[in-house]
Amino acid sequence: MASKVPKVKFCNGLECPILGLGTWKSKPGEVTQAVKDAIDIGYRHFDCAYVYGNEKEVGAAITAKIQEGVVKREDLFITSKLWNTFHRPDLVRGALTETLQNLNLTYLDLYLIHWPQAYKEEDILFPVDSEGKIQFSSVDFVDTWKALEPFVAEGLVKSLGISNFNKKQITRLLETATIKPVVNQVECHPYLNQSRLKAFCESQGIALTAYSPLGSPDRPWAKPGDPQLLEDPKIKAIADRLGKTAAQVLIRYQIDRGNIVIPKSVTKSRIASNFDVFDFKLSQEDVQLIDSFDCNGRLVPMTASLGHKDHPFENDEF
Ligand code: NAP
Ligand code: SBI
Repeated sequence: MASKVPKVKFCNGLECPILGLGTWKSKPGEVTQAVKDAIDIGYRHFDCAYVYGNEKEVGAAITAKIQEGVVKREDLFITSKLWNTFHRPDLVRGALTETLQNLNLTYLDLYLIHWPQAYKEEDILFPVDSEGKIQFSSVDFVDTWKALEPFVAEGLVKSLGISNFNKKQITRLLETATIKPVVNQVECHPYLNQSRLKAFCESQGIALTAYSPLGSPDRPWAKPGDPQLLEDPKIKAIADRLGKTAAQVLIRYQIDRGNIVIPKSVTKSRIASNFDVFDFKLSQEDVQLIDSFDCNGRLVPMTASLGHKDHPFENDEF
């Protein structure tokens, strides 16, 4: 069955479904069913990461749906990410191997450097000192990238990309990269629409993937009284006028700007309604109206590693 999801063409000629399912915070006990439901609904793109601690359970769903004959491996687009404690060049192969084993795959469609900043190479994912502060590593992401590049020729990954990189960091990476990153996955929604970073990425042939497109209401550090994007009356008014939900408008906002978008849900009805966005389009006026809601409203500031030489959001132009 042909997928109804449009694809974005990468600078290396490969393609990616513009809509995928996010899996951060999806509990191991819930995510297998969520991914199975998503595949039945028509999703073909899944956004995973080693640090989410649920790759095995995502892999179980993928394996089951391939065994059932519902999809073939080549119909799927699977992303995962190299965590910050594995940036040292001698550690990247082991990290990718473990992710492939977890997901029960022989290759990834896309492997991202999850964050530009490296953490101390320890057995725990968030190594902290006696005061609870994250311990940094001085490994340069340029050297990490060099260690990832051979995986493409080896067939272990189809494409390489980056996540949470700012303009300066992308510029530096491009100076020495032999293989260009195909995407930069960054936080993107009406309160932080990333218009300048998007324009820069586009100028370099790099696609933008929008994470937390619904405002990440389940982010662990959300506090009562924080602004709630899905409840924003201005978004709701647009949704009501179009006969759509706020979530559908937020997803369509990304698609109509040409961004790849990866909303997370473990709720079957939401997984379905978030996918039901291909029978309408926002007008240019509505996209511009939503653009005007930008307020530098970053929801995933990664404050734990502020002070790191490669923290992407400190003193960045964009
Ligand atoms: P999000 O997709 O903006 O929001 C997810 C939350 O919205 C969940 O609580 C979900 O609830 C709820 N939700 C989903 N559909 C809904 C609907 N139709 N109506 C009402 N509520 C709805 O947040 P996110 O998980 O932060 O971002 C999406 C994905 O981006 C992540 O899962 C991850 O794959 C990726 N990401 C990457 C990075 C990075 O550093 N590269 C950082 C953050 C996120 P239920 O699940 O309970 O239905
Ligand atoms: C985690 F598994 C734990 C913490 C955390 O904080 C920042 C946001 C993030 C991340 O790095 N990538 C995500 O999708 N969420 C995350 C993930």
